[in-house]
Order: sequence, then structure tokens, then C-alpha cells
Amino acid sequence: MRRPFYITTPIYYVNDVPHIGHAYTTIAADALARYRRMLGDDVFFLTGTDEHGQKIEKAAEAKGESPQAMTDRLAGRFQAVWQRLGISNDGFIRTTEARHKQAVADLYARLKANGDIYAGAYEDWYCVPCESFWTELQLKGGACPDCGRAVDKVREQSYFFRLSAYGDRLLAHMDAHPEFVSPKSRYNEVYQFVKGGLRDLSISRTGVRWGIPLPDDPAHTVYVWLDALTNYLTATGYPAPGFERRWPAQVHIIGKDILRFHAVYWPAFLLSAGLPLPERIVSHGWWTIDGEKMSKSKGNVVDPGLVADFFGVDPLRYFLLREIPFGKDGDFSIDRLVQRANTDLANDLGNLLNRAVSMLHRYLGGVVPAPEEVPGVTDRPEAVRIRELCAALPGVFHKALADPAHAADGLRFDEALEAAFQVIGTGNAFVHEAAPWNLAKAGDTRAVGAVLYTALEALRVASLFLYPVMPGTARRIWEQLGLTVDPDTIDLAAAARWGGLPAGAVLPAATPLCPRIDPDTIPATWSIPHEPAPAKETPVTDAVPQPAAEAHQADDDFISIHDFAKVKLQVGVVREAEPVKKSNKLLRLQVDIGTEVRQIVAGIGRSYTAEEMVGRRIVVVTNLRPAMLMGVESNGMVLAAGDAEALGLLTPSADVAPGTRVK
Ligand code: ME8
Repeated sequence: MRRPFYITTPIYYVNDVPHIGHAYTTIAADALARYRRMLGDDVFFLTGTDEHGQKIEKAAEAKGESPQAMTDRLAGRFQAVWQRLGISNDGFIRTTEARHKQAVADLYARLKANGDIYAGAYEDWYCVPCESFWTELQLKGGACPDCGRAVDKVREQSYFFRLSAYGDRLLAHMDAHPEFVSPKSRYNEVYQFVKGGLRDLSISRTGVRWGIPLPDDPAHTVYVWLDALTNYLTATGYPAPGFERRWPAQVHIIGKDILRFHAVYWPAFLLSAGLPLPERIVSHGWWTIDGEKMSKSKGNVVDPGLVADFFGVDPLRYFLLREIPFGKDGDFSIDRLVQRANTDLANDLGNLLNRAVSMLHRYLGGVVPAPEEVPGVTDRPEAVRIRELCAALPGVFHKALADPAHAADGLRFDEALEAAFQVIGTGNAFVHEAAPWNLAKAGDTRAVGAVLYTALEALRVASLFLYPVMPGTARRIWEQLGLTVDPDTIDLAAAARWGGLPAGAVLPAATPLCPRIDPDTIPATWSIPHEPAPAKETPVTDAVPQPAAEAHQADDDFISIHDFAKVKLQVGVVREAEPVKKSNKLLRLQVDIGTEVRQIVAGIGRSYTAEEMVGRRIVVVTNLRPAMLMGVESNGMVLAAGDAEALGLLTPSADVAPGTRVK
């Protein structure tokens, strides 16, 4: 029987659109889910949205929408962004679904049957953004000790859960399971918190209407965290028989902000209900943006979709998991992302594939040679090292991501990726040292074959392990290597063995894998645009209501600022001009764009003579692919409006220096 592997992300609040922090957790979970599928596990990967509670209620009110309309709309935004980022979730749960309401009612009934629910009243401080209660003593400077924001005084009748009764059992569980919470620092934090004594927990609210009514007292709604945490059970089919096939979860992946809810409240609820506890809770660190906390008021909330549109999905996925150890805080800086994309991906990975495939075509007709031991080539230190590194990869990945003996250390995506990139780096060093171009010149085809086989085989083995984090890139590598790989049914250990690249295959011509990013084309902002103001209630007229799909049509006609930024527009000064022979409208211009003088062919000859063009300031597209016009190469495009007979050139109205970007 295949090993079950149930992995979850938090379910995200739908009071706002998805951002880079949400993407981080979800990409990490996706990478682990993909890796576990490669190991042959029966993976169930769940994500979803948290749609009840005061925070959602307030956000909907502020947007002038009903909570249901807002949650429907924003749950769709989350699903769309996950699709965009290549997330392979098997389930998606929304807490407003009927199946979930039933699961919450059932779990509540179990807590109650176990004698852990009692009626009372409290007077406490409540932090709406965190949906958390605090005592006067716990506040820090009168504000929420977790997020530092203002708290509200609430005085309510409430039902309580006897959390205080579970401290000892939680500690005993943690003693027996050092891997229960990771990394270690988080384990210690939870342990100390529990040891400090637990207070009973209010699990119902009377002041919040947007929630699941308490089955035995519908004047109350279920506290949003009891509601939300239950999602992990709902998705297994709970309470219907058979849910045990999925439950308990093997791993909950969460941010450090919601550790207490997952590592204290959730296990206590489960203990009370007589249900098994999740095997592991892995908590990761916090991303800041250019050193600052992400916040809507600062306008620095990064949209993962915009980043993926510009850099590509895989560079973003790679950056997030490689840049900082999972568990540590880190800074999301676009400069660092550019560096990673240009060094690790373009210079190392893309370059190794491109040069190996290109040389295979140049020297060996594109045919993969047989793996041969060639003295002076395959016994070079770099070649030996490549084979050692490749042989070690399965073990390194297993230890970092799957080995129960190392589970208490958390997940170590960065270490795993580093090992895969060592193979690539050593591959490039080997090609450089072995210099197949010299071997080809000397007519030593066997030696050339041995160099290229080693490089291509190193890429094949590394790509198997890069797949969980960079699925699209790995697939493109497989295409280039002429391989068909199904990662969901692969025997990873066997596939990773050296020598798997079939000799005799004819490879397609090299195509670029990871293009370099031109830092000059980088957009200035990555922020999520403000949520559009809700449409005002349509007055009752005889107008036909628009179906939702059509109402969104207009949005799709827009391009983002990032699309616009892809066009590199610069001011140029024409230094020389002459008519193109045999053409009555083309002029060949030499245009100074600051860093160089470009030859550009423009179809403006019927409105402008060559003489009157010299010295003119114009606007040109400088990142257009070169083209041949009447046999003359053109490296850009001159902007003008009108038709050939009546044309007006676009000119800056002041003497801006050549090369200045037009924005
Ligand atoms: O807490 N850096 O939802 P939420 C890293 N609905 N990760 C970040 C991040 C950042 N700056 N910002 C957010 C909730 N995250 C509840 C969860 S689960 C039963 C209910 C990630 O929308 C991180 O995983 O506030 C964090 O735990 C989660 O988003 C919080 O998402």
C-alpha cells in the first residue's frame, strides 16, 4: 500500500487578495507535495480559504459588499493565483461550504460530549486582525502582543473550551514527539507557552454574525479559529466513516504567526474529540519587503502574479525556497531575485544546458553518445565530483525533506536546492576545464562525446530533483534531452542512477531555458493594486443584469504597468541618415541612444528627408528583436503617428539626453 501523505497550508483569510507571503507557504507545500509524489506516496495536498469571522465581516462592510459576495470573489482570486503559480493542490476548501459546517458541528458535539464545553462570560481584549483574545496583562503597551495593533474591549456571554485541562497531555505528546513542531526554536517556544499554563478558551461569539451558528445555542457563532482549524478534518470527509484514511495529516505547513493556534489549540481540540494529532507542524519565517513589514498602508504588498509575469513562475518559486532557510525570516528584495535569476538560473543552469546541447549539434550531429570512460576526460577531478554529487542527491533530498530521523530540524529546501545546483556549477566548471572545442579541433570525437555526455547526464539527474521546486523548467530540460518523464509514477532512486540518458537519441536544437533579466527593464512597483471599489447597487431599472463573466471582460482588456514596462522606449538622437536603396519610404538611421549608436530602418521617407532627420530627437523601441528590412538590419523601431504620406514623429518637447527611458 502507498504511504498516505496529507499535507496542508493554512486556509487564507479572504479579506484581501493573495500576496507573496501566502504564495511562499503554498509554494513550499507544493514543492513538498510534488517531491512526495515522486517518492511514490499517496499525496493529498490541501489549501483553501478562511471565510468567516469578524475580520471578514468588517472587510466586506468596508467594501460595501455582502460577506458572501466578497468571499466568493476573493476565493476565486486565490484559486486563480495558485493555478498561475503551478500549485498542484488536490483539494480546495472554503469554510462557507456545507460540508464544513457539518464537520464543525460534529467536532463541537464531541468536545461537548467529552465535558469540555461550559457557558460563561468574559471581559477581554480582542484583536480583530489576529482574531485573538488577550487579557489586560498580556497586552503590550495597550496593543496586541502579536501584531501591535489596537485591540477592542469585548464583554460577552460565551461558551468556553477547557483548554486548561490539556497542558500536561500536550507536554507529554511533545516529549514523546520531538518532531511534532519544527524547527527546534518553535518547538521550544510552544513548549514554554504550554508549560506557563493554559487558560480556557472562549469558543463562541455573540457579537459576530458572519459565522457558523453554535448547534445548541444559535445566538452564538463558533469562534473563527475553532471553525478554521476544523477545515483540515472536513477535507478528509469527516465525520463520514472513512475519513481516517486521510486523517491524521502528516504535515501542516504554517507561518510562525499562527503557531499557537496550530500547536496548542488544535491538538487540544483533537485530544478532547478523541482524534489523532497531526504528525508534524512545520512553521516558517516571515518575509519583509526591502526591510519593511508588508502592509497595505505602505503600498508594498507584493503581488506574486506580477512577479511571476515578469520573472516567470519558476524563478519566483526557486528564489523563495532557496534564498532563506525555511523557518528563518528573510527579506524579499527584487535585486536579490534578479541576481538569483541571472546567476543561478541563466548563467549556471540555462548556460550548461544551452552549451551542452549546442555543442552536441555542432560536433556530434545532435546525437547523444554512449556513456564511455575516456581517460583524461571522465577521470578529471570535476567529472568524478559530478558523479559523486549526483549519487549523493537522493540522500540529500531525503534527509532535508523526508527523513523521519531529521524531521525535528524542519524542512530544508535551501540545502536541497544548493546540492542540486552544486551539480550544475561543477558541470560548468568541468566543461570549461575539459574544453571540448579544443578536443573537437584535435579530432578527438570520443573525448568530446564523453564531456558532453557527462554534462547532459548531470543535467538530467539534477533536473529530477529540481522538478518539485521548478516543475516547468524541469519539463523543458526533459524536452531538450529528448526524455519522457512522468514524475508521479517515476522510480526516483532508479531514475537518478548515473547513465540513464539513452545513447543514440537525436536531441532537438538548443532553445534558451532561463533568459537573463535586463535590470533596466524592471518595473518600479510590484504592489497589489487596491481592490476596486465595489460597484454601487444598481438602481432598479429595466436594465438587464450583466452576467459575472461579462462584467469582468473589461478588466482583461487592460495591461498591467509590468506589461507596459516590457517595451523599452528610449530617447535617441539621429546622427546619420540615408535612404535605403530601391525603397521609396525606408530611411537607414544611425541613432545615438546614449550607450551606443544603433542602426534603425524606419518607414518615414515619404514624410521626412534624410537631411532633415539628422540631429532630431526621436523616441525608439530599443528592445525589439532585430529585423531585416529590404536587406538592411534594423535594431529598433522609431515611433511615429499617421500613415506613410502624413507622418508625425514623436519627439520629446525638451532636450532630454539620448538614452533616457520613456515612461
Ligand atoms: O492566518 N511572510 O490567514 P492569513 C511569510 N486564516 N508568510 C506569510 C506572510 C509573510 N510576510 N504573510 C502571510 C490566517 N504569510 C488564518 C489561518 S489556518 C486554519 C487559518 C502566510 O491569510 C503564512 O503562512 O492571515 C501565514 O501563516 C499565513 O500566510 C497567514 O494567512
